[in-house]
Order: sequence, then structure tokens, then C-alpha cells
Amino acid sequence: MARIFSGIQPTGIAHLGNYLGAVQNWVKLQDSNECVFCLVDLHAITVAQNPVLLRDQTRLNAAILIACGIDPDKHILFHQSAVHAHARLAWIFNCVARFGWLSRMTQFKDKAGKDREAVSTGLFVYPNLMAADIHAYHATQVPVGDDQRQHLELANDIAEKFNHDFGVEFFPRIEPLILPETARVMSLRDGAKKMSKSDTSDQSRINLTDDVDTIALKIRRAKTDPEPLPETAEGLAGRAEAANLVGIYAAMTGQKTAAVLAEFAGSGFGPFKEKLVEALIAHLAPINARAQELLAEPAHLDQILQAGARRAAAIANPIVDEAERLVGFLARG
Ligand code: AQP
Repeated sequence: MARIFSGIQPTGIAHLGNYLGAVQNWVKLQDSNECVFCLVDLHAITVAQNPVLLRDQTRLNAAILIACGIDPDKHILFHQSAVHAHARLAWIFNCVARFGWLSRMTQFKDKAGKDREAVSTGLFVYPNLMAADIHAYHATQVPVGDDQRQHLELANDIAEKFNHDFGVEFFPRIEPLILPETARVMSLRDGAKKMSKSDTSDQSRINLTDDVDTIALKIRRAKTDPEPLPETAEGLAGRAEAANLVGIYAAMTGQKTAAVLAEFAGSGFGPFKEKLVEALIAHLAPINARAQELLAEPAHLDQILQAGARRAAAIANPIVDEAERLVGFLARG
């Protein structure tokens, strides 16, 4: 049974992109793996967060994950800051990873933009913390989107250098688990941008806690083009917004794109959007209802996360203790 580490940033409310691109797969992975699910609040503060909102969003996203089917009894669900092993190992990795390696990370270049003077140093060393998240559990598989491949390669480079520097085979290789059905969901306002928690426009995404009316409004307002739906997938080329909505409908109804187009070829977006709203509500309303039930008892949610943190620490602490011993630190006592 492989140990799998997965994380989500509590930087906003988990959305349809997080669900289709990640969480839906995490739920399936629970059947045959030992899973560690983490609300990565240490990663979240690499960009400025409102402290009150960060706490609320950590709880909220925990509720959403459970509502989606993450089982905190059979697997581990916790918030990253509660297990100090992440920060301890990340510091060691800050000293193992080379400046040049991190300078080549495309996600840093994208997120930092041109104004490098103004971004936090945490954003720069973010991939070292991600490597620590995984290696602290000796996890061997990580389900990630294609955009995270470079960070996983870095995590392997760090492990290899650590093992080489200290003459041990301590950290295992990590394999990316890039699942074939992983969908990339785009913004409802701009088909060239991915749906994102931190997009300033709430209209750009379907949050997993949106109510029925909000979902309907966002889909009706979603950007499209004046052409009818095409007969084949080739007809979606160059029509990013149309392709995105068709992709979402296919995912929500468990169909292939071809089957969706066979049903709607020649139709305008008005009737298609109404069907899309129905499909989204059928899928997401029960998730929202369950999340609201869980959120009504915040103390219980906190207990779930704290119990998860104790179980996570029981795995990670001995591994990080040993990494510290290999580096030459005195025992913690
Ligand atoms: N639009 C998306 N389509 C498919 N998958 C997505 N994921 C995120 N957005 C999409 C996947 O969700 C998992 C958790 O993501 P994250 O919270 O770690 O951060 P992210 O990828 O940076 O997601 P956001 O929503 O865009 O957050 P912010 O705005 O804070 O940066 C990951 O597996 C990710 O691939």
C-alpha cells in the first residue's frame, strides 16, 4: 500500500477546479492507499493572508474535503502548521536545495511576476516546503497536476542530494501520480486563465459552497461566444470558454466530450447552460449541504483536525528526528 501526500491551500474556498482536478481523485485514492491530506496553511502565508479569514478558510476547506468524501477516520486530515516536522524539515531542505534550482521554478516566476523585490522569500522557497511535506512522511506518490511536475522533480533532486551528502539512502524517490482523467478547469470569465481561489472575481469560479441560485447566476453569466455548439471536439479549437463549459458538463455527467457534443450540436449556449446548471446542482448541492452541517459544529471540526495532526506527527516526527540526527543536530530529548 503506497503512502500518498496531498495538499490544498486554504487561500480561499475550494472550487470546482480543485474538485475535478484534485479532490475527486483523492477520494478514489483512499480505497487502495494510505492517504495523508493536508490543509497547507504554511504555504498559504507565502502570500499575504488575513489572519481571521485564514483560520475560517482552514476550517471551511476541511469541511469541504470531508463533504466531498475524504474520510478523516480511515485516513489523515490535518492542518500543516500543527505538525512542526514540516517546518523543521523545510529548513534543512532550504540548506540542501541550491539557489539556482529554485531560480528555475516556473511557478515562482509566474507568481512573482516582474516585481521580485516585493515578494516574500517564503514564495521563493515554497518548493522546499513542498518537498518537506512529502519527504516527512516518506510518501512515494503524490497526485499532482502537470503544473506541479517541476516541483516534484526538485523534491527528488533535494532527496538525492541529501542522501548523497550524508551517505545514506534515507529519502525515497517520489513518483508523480498524474491521473489520466485529471481535468483542468478554467475561469468562467477568461478561458485562458485557470479557475483559481485567489482570482479577485468571484464570478470566475464555482465555489463548492455556492448555493443553487449563485451557481445558476454564475453559469448564466459565464463568458461564451456567439457560435452554436459544434458537432465534434475539433470545433472547440480556439474556443476556450466553450470548451471549458463542455468539459465541465462532461465531468459532471460522467460523459466523454463527443457524447456531450452529440447531444448539443447546433444548440445555442442558453439551453446548454440550463442543463449545465442542473448537472452542477445535482452534483454539488449535496456536498454543500454536508459541508454546512459540518461547519455548524466548528469545535468538532477542530477536534478532527487536531486528531489528524497527532496521527500525522506520529509518522513525521521520527522521520524528521532521524533527518536531524543525520545532519548532526543533538537529540531533541
Ligand atoms: N483550475 C483548476 N483545475 C484543475 N485543478 C486545479 N487545482 C487548482 N486549480 C485547478 C488543483 O487543486 C489542488 C489544490 O490546489 P492548491 O490549493 O494547492 O493551489 P493552486 O493549484 O494554486 O489552486 P488555486 O485554487 O489556484 O489556489 P490559489 O489561488 O491560492 O493559487 C492542486 O492539485 C491543483 O493542481
